[in-house]
Amino acid sequence: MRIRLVPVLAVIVLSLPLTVTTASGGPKPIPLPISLATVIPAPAEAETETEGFRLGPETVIGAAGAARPIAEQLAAALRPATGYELPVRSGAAGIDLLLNKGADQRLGDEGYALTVRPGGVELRANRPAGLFAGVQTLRQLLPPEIEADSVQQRDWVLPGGRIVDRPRYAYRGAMLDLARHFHTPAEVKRYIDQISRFKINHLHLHLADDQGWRIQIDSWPRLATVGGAEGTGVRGIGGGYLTKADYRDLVRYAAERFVTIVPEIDMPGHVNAAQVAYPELTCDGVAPRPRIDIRVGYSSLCAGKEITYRFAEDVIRELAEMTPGPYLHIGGDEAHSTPHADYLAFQERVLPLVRKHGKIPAGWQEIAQAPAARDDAVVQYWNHEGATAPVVAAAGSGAKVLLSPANKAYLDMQYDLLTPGGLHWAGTIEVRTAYDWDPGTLLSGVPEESILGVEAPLWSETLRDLADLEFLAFPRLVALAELAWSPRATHDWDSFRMRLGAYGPRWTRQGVRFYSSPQIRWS
Ligand code: NGO
Repeated sequence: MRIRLVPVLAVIVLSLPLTVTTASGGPKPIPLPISLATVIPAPAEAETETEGFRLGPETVIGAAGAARPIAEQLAAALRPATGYELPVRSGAAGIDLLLNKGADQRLGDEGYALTVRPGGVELRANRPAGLFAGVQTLRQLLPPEIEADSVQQRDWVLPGGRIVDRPRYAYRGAMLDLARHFHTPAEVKRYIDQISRFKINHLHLHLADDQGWRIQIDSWPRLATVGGAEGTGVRGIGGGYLTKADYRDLVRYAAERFVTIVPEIDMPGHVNAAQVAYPELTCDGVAPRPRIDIRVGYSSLCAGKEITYRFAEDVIRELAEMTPGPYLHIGGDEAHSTPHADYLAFQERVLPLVRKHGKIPAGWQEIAQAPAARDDAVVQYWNHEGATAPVVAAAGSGAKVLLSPANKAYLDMQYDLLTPGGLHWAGTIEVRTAYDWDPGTLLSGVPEESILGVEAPLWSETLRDLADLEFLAFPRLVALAELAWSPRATHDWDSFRMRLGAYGPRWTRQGVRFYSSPQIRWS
């Protein structure tokens, strides 16, 4: 059997039986059979075939050169549950990971082609990032028990067929706020593990805000030691900061999973913690009191003082030095206590400093008011009232727009008013609300070519530990990952909710505390 799945993927998935009626009369979900059509984010093209590939104790993974570390990651992921040795060797094997070195134009830098036949599995990509994406797909094709950390007695069959896949947008992001409550490097790593499974390739770290400063800066040491001391954070709970070694280790860990770290220091507002550490950063030189509430818009750097720019450049320089990725985010949101002329003057000096230190400046949408937020700058749309004139103008003169509409993409909005954690100033966001929109047409006046991608921010005012983060991120982050990765033609709520429902048992196995939304039929 050969079925063309795109764009009719939804039709096929929908035609599967969904429920049976139990003796008590209640509906009982039937697990969705795993196929190449059940992958999330939905692949660009998928064809299913009836006969698949059976993994066995004798299976070997073949990979050479730059494909090898990814093959090792695959083997490491499959060994615990299968109990198989799965050696990685160069030369043809049962599962082959091959680098085309750019030969297949359709795949770009992050796409892949996966073919599963009874005789073997072939995964091809132009670049290692594509192989990594293909490996994430391949892992979803095995039963959920593959997530177990001990040997499971069962058959391990990859369903047959072929996928040719590539992302819609280059930037598929998540953001974590380490300032309102500090999250440890171990928690950030676990988040990277999770997001990279859905082909998210950027993690934006919000490293400083009114309540805390979370990154070591050698030229201004008190930022971290005072701004990250015990008791810094909302309600005075927690505290901590990343040393440079921690940060570099996170960058390396993320890179192994093809995730680029985007560091953010928010300026000229949201700076109370910096001013507590260095009172000379205020206009009157008087130290403000530490803040542990969640109000915004009261603090500002002093645009008229030279020390402001020395501070900004030192921080930008040190961050740029430890960040191999192309972007450096300077915040710029909600500077309600910075006079407008000062805001513009500040940005005209600070945006060029980011370029001077070799990075592309990114900022929240307010930076679009500054003429320097042009060319390659990234303007992050977070409002929910449509594109403002400055955002349209910035896009018109070359800036790229990153989409984080608060009423769809903010993972810190509650699912509904009864679910724990989160805020609701931009409304409540159930899974369908997070999924049912099109990044290509969200902002009138901003053409699709100006859209860099989609990012899902998770602000931490109400979030203390990993369970809190996971509950708000999952499953909505997957909806946003699909919008950012999958072609518009695959967009289908009914297909998505069934594929998502089938993913639930994997999270259960991994101990991820996800929200079991009533909109989803969980397997
Ligand atoms: C706003 C604000 C943040 C809050 C967040 C809470 C932006 C860009 N600035 O988003 O300081 O933490 O809402 O949802």
